[in-house]
Amino acid sequence: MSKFVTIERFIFDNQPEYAKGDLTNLLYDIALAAKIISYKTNRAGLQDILGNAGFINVQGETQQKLDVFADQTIFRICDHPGRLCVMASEEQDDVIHIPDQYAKGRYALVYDPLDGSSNIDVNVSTGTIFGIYRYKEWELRGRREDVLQPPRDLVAAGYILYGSSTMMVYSTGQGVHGFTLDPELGEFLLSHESVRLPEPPAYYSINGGYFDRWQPEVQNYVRWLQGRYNDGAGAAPPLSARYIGSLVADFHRNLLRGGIFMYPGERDKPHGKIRLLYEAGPLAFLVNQAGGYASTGTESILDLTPTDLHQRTPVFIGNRSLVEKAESLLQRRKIQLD
Ligand code: P6P
Repeated sequence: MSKFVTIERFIFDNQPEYAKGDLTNLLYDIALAAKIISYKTNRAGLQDILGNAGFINVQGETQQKLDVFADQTIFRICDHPGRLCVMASEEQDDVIHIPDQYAKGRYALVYDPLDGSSNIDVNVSTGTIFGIYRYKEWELRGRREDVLQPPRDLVAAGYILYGSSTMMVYSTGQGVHGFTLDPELGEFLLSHESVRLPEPPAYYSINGGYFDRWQPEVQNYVRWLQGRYNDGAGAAPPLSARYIGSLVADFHRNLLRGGIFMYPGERDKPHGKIRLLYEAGPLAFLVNQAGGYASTGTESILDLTPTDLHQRTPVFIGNRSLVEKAESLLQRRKIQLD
């Protein structure tokens, strides 16, 4: 019988010595927030039904939007235990300070509370993405500088996928590990230990409806993935197209089966749509830990230092062989422009 390894036990058993305290407990906190968000998200379709049957609460509160609920859940669980000095949420304009009555800790949390929330209405998986940095300067901790750090300096990153099951996947720099929520036990149990991107990859993910918005080199790269363009340097492996329109779900599938997710820049959106701080950065840390690579198309996303909380970046993320091929084709444009 396989052993029951809860996320709490695995985190504690696998943390480096220096992180037995706050970082471990912070990951517990995020796991608890995930359970609460999972419960609410899995009942989203019932809200109207329940509402019509008189389930509206005594204050007559209208149903919060789920991404606001997710944002507030993470804040309320993480604002008081004294592990964080500051937070930054994709849902909030500026950084979120720790209330004065609580101690400020050593870590800074960045998160997208519910990415792809528009998919809830059509019952498509959604996700929470998070990254954890260490403070920059102890006496000054709690500033924007504590979150505006390159993803290479993350001490931990992960996501929760609210899908056919709820999974929490994270890394503290010792590999990537996945846990599946057992709703009866209310526990995340180890289900995917030491995840590595498989070779050969199986999928490529991009919104093909935007083909005419991309620069020619991106168009050629997608044609290469489809076996319709050969630059003489070898053909792509046989790949299927899969694009759910929910980043965490597309990323998770490609992590387990091998592949590449792309959201390139476009003529009127040169930086694309995906946010560096809350989405691309944490996923770049994770994919690197799983043997993969994340690029803007010309440079590693791990080395980008954010200057704005909500800045966006083009993203090519997945198997290193596929991402480096994209760079080789896009670099040709860079050379032409230089
Ligand atoms: P498009 C969801 O809104 C999201 O931020 C990601 O989860 C997803 O990958 C992307 O946008 C989809 O964007 O433009 O293809 O609909």
